[in-house]
Order: sequence, then structure tokens, then C-alpha cells
Amino acid sequence: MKTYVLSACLLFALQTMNAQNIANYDESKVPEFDLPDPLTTFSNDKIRTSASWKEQRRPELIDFFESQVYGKVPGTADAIAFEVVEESNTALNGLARRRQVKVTVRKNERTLSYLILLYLPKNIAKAPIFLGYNFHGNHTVINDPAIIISEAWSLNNESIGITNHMLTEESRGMRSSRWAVNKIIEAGYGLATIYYGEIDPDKNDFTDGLHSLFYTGDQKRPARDEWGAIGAWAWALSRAMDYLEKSAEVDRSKVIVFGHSRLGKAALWAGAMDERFAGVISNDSGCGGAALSKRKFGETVAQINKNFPYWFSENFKKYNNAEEDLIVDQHELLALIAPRPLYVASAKEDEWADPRGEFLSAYYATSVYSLFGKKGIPSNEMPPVNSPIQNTVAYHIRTGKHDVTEYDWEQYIKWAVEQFN
Ligand code: GTR
Repeated sequence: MKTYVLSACLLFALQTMNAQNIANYDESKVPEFDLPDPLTTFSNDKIRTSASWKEQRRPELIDFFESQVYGKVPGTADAIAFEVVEESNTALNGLARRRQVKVTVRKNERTLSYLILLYLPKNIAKAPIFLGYNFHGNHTVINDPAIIISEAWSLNNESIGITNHMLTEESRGMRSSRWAVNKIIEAGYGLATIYYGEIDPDKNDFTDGLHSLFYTGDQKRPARDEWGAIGAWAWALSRAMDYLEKSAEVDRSKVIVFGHSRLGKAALWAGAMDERFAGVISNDSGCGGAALSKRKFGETVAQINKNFPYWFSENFKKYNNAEEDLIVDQHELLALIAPRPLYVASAKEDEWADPRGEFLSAYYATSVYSLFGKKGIPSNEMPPVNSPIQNTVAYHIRTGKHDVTEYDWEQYIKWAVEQFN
């Protein structure tokens, strides 16, 4: 079994490396393209006010991203239940309160449960919070023996040889470099995190996870215009928000959804759809996240759909090597977050995610923020590395590779405090 897992991982890594090697990283080879204007409707009307943005343009953009990119959610849950399964008022050396909350989604007599791990600053009655998925289990975010280790992925998927090797005791705190929990708490913020594998295991299989609850008859996979994995991850963030907005310990008007990479794509989509999220942070989200698809720099639509055929709707595959046919681009996903604060961050060595494409996307979303009298990215010239621009729309490119670092969190915290306090 172990050898199988290893070789599957190796094969996957080699495929991705191969795709990364043939990708375009030459700015002079970026094709000329027409970028759709966020303030012109599909039927060519000009949007001049925030009211017509909200009534006319925003809905048609949402429709397009839903049916052609991430896929629609096929209905609503029959019931959602929340249960605090563990709590402590003396976590993190007495600085924080810890809550572990089980969310149970019920649909068509089937259920799926996942855990939200919450740390809240002890000295604040109702804390603003960052909410974001983790890749390897809640217990990897910080070394805290009370964190419940997920069983979801390994339980469901042993049969096909994919296990998440970090769902172990030894892995406690193994990803703490990506989560500045103490800094967040010191700043008076809370952190809510969820292991994304509990929602939909990250593999090309639609028989399990959240999707399967919504099937009718002998359905085995979503319809062409229905949700992929990113859609499912995004939807479950909103269900976490259902809990957070009811919690007496959370400032529901200050929940900032955060995500790295594929989970950054999910955070952006969740933030675009669900206006209860007060702000959104995209860390190295790349293709299908913050980066403009039409630049075809680094990862392209065809490559992402080939390597991860289950992340987006089936319809999105129409745009493989046909980005020019897309009547939207990702700057319009960012614009859907307006007028709420948005932070897009890149890493210098993360060319696969196209830092320049992520920056330009934030720049081109700015016209919509201006409509609301909010300040976005003022110039199309990229700032130097490690020199954040922090307006309602914020951007930085830091030194280093595809990752979430202490530096990233320091910027997010500083910006959040400025935007929300
Ligand atoms: C890569 C993928 C990216 C990004 C990344 C990640 O392999 O091509 O789009 O999502 O994974 O999630 O770390």
C-alpha cells in the first residue's frame, strides 16, 4: 500500500513538474488579449453606479462564474447542525479560548461532518477572525495535543490507495510555519480553520465527499454546469460562516476568509459568492484564483483542467487552450468581492501562479472598487518585492517560493487591523 501511495504521489509530482517545465515564463511571449471590462455588461451596457453594479452586473458575472467556471451548487442542504465537541478557556498558555465545532450537513438522508477548529483571543468578547482551510489536518496548524485528528480522508479512501500521511500524532504542529496563530491572537484576532479533506477529498473521484450528498437516483457525478471540488470547498466555508455568525464569541461583521493556493481559489470563490465574508485573502492562488487566465503565463486553463479535472465544472474544460473564448477573466472574480477588503499576495519564485497576472488582476478589479469610493491598486506597475500596497485592495509580492510565511501573515494582520478596527 505504502509503495503504491508513494508512486502515485511521485507520478503526480512528475506530471506537474513536466507541465511546469513546458509552461510559458517569458513575459515577451504573453499573447495580446482583450481583457473584458468589469463595468461593461455582456449586452454592452455601461455600468456607472454602484447600484447598477449590484443589480445588473454582479448577478450576470456570478451566473457566468457559476455555470462556466466553478459550477453551481445543486440546491441547498436539508439541515445543518453545529455541535461544540471540545472546548477550553485556557488554550495557548491561557491566551486563548479553543473551540472544536462539528458541522453536520444533511441532504437526501445522507450526512457529512467536518470540524472547525477555533482559537479566540481570551481578552476580547467578540473577536474578528480569519477563517481558512488547511491542507493536512487541523492538528498540523499548531502543536496542541487537544486538537482532534481527522479520520476523514484515510477512512474513505484507503481502498483506492490514497491516504493523507499527515493525519497522525507525529504530525501535530507540522504546518505551524504556515499559521501565525500566536501573532493572530496577539493582534486581537481569532483563527478558524478546517481540514479541507473532510469536505471533499482532493482527488478525481466524485462518488465521495460533499457532492455525493446532493445526488439523486443513480447519479455518480455532478452535471456539466455543477460544482467541482473548489465549489464544494467554497460552499462549506459558507456553512462555517453560518456557525460563526451565530456564535456569541465572534464578531460576525469581521470574518475574513483566507486561503493558500487551491484553497486560495476556494476562498476567493466563497468570498465572491457570500457577502457575509467581510474580507478575502488570496495567498498564491494562481490559475483559477487571482491570476488572469488570458495571459497564459505559468499554469494555464488546459493544464489545470488536465491535472485536476475535478476542481472546476465540466464546462470550464471548453476553455482549454481557448482562453480567448472566455467572456470573463479572474479580475472580475476579484471585482465580485467589492467593496469589501481584498488582499492578493504572490511570491517571487512562484512563477507557476503568475505573480504579475495576480497583480494585474487586482489592478483591473480596481475600477469596481472606485465605483464604491474605495481605493484599489493605483498603478499597473508592480511594486518591488516585500513592499506591500495596502488599500481596500492590497497586494504584495514577497521573496521566496509558493508557501504561506510569517511575512505574509504579518502583512495580512497589519492590513486587517487597519481595515477593520
Ligand atoms: C498546483 C496547482 C496550482 C495550485 C497548487 C496548490 O499543483 O497547479 O493551481 O493550486 O497546486 O494548491 O498548492
